[in-house]
Amino acid sequence: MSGQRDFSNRRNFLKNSIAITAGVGATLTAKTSLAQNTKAEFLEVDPWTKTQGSTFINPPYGLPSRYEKSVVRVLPSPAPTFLTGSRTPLQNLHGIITPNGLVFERHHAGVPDINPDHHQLVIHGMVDKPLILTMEDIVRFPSESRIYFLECSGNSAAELKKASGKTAQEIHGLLSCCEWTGVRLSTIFQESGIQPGALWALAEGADGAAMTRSIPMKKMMDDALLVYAQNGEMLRAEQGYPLRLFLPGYEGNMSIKWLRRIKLGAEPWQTREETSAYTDLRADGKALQFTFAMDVKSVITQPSGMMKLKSKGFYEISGIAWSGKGGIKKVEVSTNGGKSWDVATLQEPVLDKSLVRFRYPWIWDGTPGVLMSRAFDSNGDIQPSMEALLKDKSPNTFYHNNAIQPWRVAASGEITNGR
Ligand SMILES: Nc1nc2c(c(=O)[nH]1)N[C@H]1C(S)=C(S)[C@@H](COP(=O)(O)O)O[C@H]1N2
Ligand SMILES: [Mo]
Repeated sequence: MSGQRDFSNRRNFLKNSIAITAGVGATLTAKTSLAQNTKAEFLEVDPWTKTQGSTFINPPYGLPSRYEKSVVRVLPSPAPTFLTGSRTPLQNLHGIITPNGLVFERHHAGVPDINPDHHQLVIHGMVDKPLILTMEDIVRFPSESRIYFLECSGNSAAELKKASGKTAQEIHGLLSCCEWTGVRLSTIFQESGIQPGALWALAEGADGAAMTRSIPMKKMMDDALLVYAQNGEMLRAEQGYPLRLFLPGYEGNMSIKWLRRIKLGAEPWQTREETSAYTDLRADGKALQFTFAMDVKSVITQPSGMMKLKSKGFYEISGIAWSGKGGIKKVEVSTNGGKSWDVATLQEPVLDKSLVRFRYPWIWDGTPGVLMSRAFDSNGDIQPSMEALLKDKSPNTFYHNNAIQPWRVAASGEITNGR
């Protein structure tokens, strides 16, 4: 596969690829592409230009264009024996923000219907002054908005054994990135006080699963947020309405939704979600507990599985990178299955513990190849190959798959999971 990178002549973009305006994987339905813009009918007035359009606030809460109906959350296919959650259509998204209606959902006992007027948060245990806070109390505290990714520690887990999914959504879609708004836990603890020796906090959800996890107080005092809004509006019910804990960079299950209780104590509580689940099985038979931060990872989303390159020529390879241990320093792209790597451009803003968009210009010469990306973070970590990742793990390992995703490009232009 050619790695030709001479883009000095901008006309190359169109000259080499007639179908460029249709985009990867789209069908060319327009009368003509820009590159063929020589015929007079291109300037014919379309019917929608000759009539009045639909009126304002129709509907009052806006929806995507009706031509975007296929861009939805899906359950993994084939349907799993246990429910893992709906997945974000990563291959259809642009930039770094996940729109609220497409944020993946993971819940262990369904989505509760909580009236915010009846919701309370209890802060107790090793505090000077226990608190019962209503939603009205919580929104009165000083607040902040931050862009962070959220990834389920079981994301991409099925791939650890074999190629499981076909699309970026099916394989890696337990991942989202929103602007989250709320109150720092450190602000709340100023109100309650913290007793000496309180090194851990227990967070509990109000759903049927009463999801419960122990969290180091160091994290709670560092950047943990009590979140009530996402992407500018109040939380969606499935994201924890009216209140969730948010632990930037940590595995998704610790960001307890429908948060009802925080208890401070001296030691972790050894709950079900940190003993029987969410531990990492190693090759030596032992299980690692409390592996909180998500590892450095990236995936190419355009082009990706189930898309088709229509013809030879220019394509912008684009994808997302993230690390729960800090910032993305660099992303490299390979178009030849890892034989050689080249540095991709990181799109601003490049924020810590957020998705980062990377882009890489590529001219496909029509031969088969394998597209890969690998990310480097501020912690000094490099995204591993699947082989390297599995080296120290038990064959039954399940969580924290951050291995490189290969996408196989066939001579026909068809792109498939190269695991
Ligand atoms: N109360 C409660 N909190 C929860 C869960 C749950 O089932 N109940 N699921 C957890 C898991 S496993 C993940 S990955 C994230 C998913 O958050 P999201 O549904 O907003 O994407 O929420 C976490 N918080
Ligand atoms: Mo999760």
